[in-house]
Amino acid sequence: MNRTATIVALLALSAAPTLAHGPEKHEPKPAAAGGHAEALGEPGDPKARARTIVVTMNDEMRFNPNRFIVAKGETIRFEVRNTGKIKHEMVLGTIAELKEHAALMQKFPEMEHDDPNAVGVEPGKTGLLLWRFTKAGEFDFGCLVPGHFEANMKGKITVK
Ligand SMILES: [Cu+2]
Repeated sequence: MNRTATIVALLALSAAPTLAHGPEKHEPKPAAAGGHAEALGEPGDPKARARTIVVTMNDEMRFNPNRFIVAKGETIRFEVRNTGKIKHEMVLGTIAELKEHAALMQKFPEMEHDDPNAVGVEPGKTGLLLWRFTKAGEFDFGCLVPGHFEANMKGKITVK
């Protein structure tokens, strides 16, 4: 290997981890490998039959509606509209997961969510979240933009 080739190889080695892991990127914990929100189901299959539920998010830190009842096994296509002037997001999870995540968001406000159980929506836009609820029980959702969950921007999903 000539000298230039060696330098190129070293640069490639040192650049690779930086590209793969930006400090602001959300990294799933090893224990949660396979994604968050396994407790309440799985990403919906775009080809499956789905029921659409329209949800609005606003700057009063509220989801409307903030309670849903779904059937076990049902796929829901959440059409999430942001009627506010700031960004909001809808994240599905258990209350413990959401609380933990909200605390993390206070430390890393730039963290972006591209998990299948979450959708971030810019002001005036509509986002889609396709989710299949596979387990019966009471679950939660919330907005994890720093301060919003703490301001009670959350809701409940009953699966039966
Ligand atoms: Cu919000």
